Amino acid sequence: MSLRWAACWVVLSPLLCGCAPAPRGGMLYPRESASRELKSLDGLWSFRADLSVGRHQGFEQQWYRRPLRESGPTLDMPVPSSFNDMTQDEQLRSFIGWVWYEREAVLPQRWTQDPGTRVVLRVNSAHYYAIVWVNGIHVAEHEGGHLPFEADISKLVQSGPLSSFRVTIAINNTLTLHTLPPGAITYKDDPSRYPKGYFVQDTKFDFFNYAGLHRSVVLHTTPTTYIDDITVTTDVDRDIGLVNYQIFVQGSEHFHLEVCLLDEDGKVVAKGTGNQGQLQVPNAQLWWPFLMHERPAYLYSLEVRMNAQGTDGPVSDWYTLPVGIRTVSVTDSKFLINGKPFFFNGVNKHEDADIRGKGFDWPLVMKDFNLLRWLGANSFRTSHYPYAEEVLQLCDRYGIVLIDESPGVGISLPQSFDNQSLEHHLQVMEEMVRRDKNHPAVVMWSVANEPASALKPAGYYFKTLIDYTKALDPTRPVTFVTHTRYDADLGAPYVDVICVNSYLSWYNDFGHLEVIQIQLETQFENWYNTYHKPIIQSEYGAEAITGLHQDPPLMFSEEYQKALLEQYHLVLDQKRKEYVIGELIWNFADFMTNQSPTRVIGNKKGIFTRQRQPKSSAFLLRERYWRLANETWPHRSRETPWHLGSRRFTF
Ligand code: GCB
Repeated sequence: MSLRWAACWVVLSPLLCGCAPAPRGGMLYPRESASRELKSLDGLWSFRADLSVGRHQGFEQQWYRRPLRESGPTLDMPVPSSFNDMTQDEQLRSFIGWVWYEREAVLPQRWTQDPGTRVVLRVNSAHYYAIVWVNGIHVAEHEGGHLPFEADISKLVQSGPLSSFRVTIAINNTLTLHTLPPGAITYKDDPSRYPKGYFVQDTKFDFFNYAGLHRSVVLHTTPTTYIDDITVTTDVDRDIGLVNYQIFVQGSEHFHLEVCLLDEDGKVVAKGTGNQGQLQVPNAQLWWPFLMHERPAYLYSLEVRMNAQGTDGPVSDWYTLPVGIRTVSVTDSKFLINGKPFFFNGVNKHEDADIRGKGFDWPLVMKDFNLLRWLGANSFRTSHYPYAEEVLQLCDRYGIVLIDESPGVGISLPQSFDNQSLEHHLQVMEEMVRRDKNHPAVVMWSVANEPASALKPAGYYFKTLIDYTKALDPTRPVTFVTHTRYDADLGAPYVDVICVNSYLSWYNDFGHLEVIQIQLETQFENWYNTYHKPIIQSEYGAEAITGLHQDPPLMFSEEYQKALLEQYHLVLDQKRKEYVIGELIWNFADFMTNQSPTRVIGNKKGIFTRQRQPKSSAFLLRERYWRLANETWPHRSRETPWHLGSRRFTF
């Protein structure tokens, strides 16, 4: 670390030392059941950005020790939401450093007086580094902006007992060469050009580094002896569905477990006991992707019941998990779901919208899923970080296939391949697999997007990362998305599927649509002849400013975007017959980026605007995806509705 780097580290982020503990225990999505209660802490929180020069006043004055309003002025800040676009204040929009959130939580009496109740505070996403206090007492710390973390606060709220408490969360959005994604603070110290202490945060990724409490904060309960984790994997033997389960219980060594698999009509189809086993489902209804089958996205439910002898008498815990029975495998030229070739006719997305930034928002999520359906898209990649769990649940429910991507985007400097970075990346994969392993919609892990995979350390880095991910989950293929040349990529030998991004006639030979076919053909042949692995065109696209028209097509017009996609499609149509297994347009919708001379209020490569209105190319894609589905899977019913059978699961 250079001196300058060391200085910025000290000034901005004294607590960001990679010291957050490795994941322990399970991270089951909090669901209500006969033994579990849930209380949302969403709504308005008090908020303050620490504007002091070193951004450290909050710690010096211990803002967590008393109500935030007592240490200075506060704003009302909605949760979930990014804070950046909430006011007219440019300083807050581009703020880097610590921000402070606080609110009161009222507790039901039973939660505080029943020693058999375990009270857990869960933060679903705090970008990037978070420290949590309850009534001024430190209860949790977490690095990484896209995955949940929890604190067991039972002792705290039950001693007293407290009928309410103050929860304070300090969040720092500073990125370093060892965070995921990486970033760097650059001090500009020429006094003739910049004010004293001036710095900017540089990142090598193309989306705005929104920050704040992006997803819900909840309180939930379990009994003190409880179902901590469930892992389900599935297989198929002729028409018998096999559901392998493993269950972890915390709080006691002496417990009894019963599992029960129910179909969508609530009928019990298999039963088992013990903490691991296999359930067999004769004539199983498989989980199929949207448009691939007349009955897509079939979900069973696995009801787990635990009985134990607790210190204060018998304890029971219930947890219900949606289960889709399906298999995934990869050959040298195909991606098979349930043994049948699957084509990713899909998109790349971002969690991004006006005002709320990366804040979770049900209307936005539903609109996006309805647009996916309108398009006839059967898949997307969670570019470039793990999305909200509710999004994954909807993918399970509607049959939208997912490539689940880690926040490993913009890994470009040698320091970001060192052991410290690798260790953190392994930890993130562990947290991500732990959270997302049971979703049938997730068919592949992507450990990174466009790393500098030609750099020397990349070979060891990706071998280690991919081996580790496979050890965590032996049932799914693993990839990373590359933009390195086929003959220079040191990570590609370790992936199961080659995912390649290219922007022909956009970043190279711009304006020359006539070169796309020859260059794309060369790209595919080079990759396939080198690796003999199936290939996904994981990004391609062009900017189009909605309403801008030019014929003949010129860059940035809707016509150019459409014409560029058409040129790609000509080659994709050929290569799909051989080894190309998917095409994911960049991007589903326009999204916010840092300001730059090449971005016109964000990235405009969306086929929908940021407000989700279609550009001309959305109609092109729609015609294409429905046609491809009809040609490839003609036996399904043409008007497959969103599958609503799994109403048993509430959100
Ligand atoms: C890429 C990146 C994506 C960018 C896109 C672009 O290769 O993976 O994050 O937004 O190109 O539009 O430049």
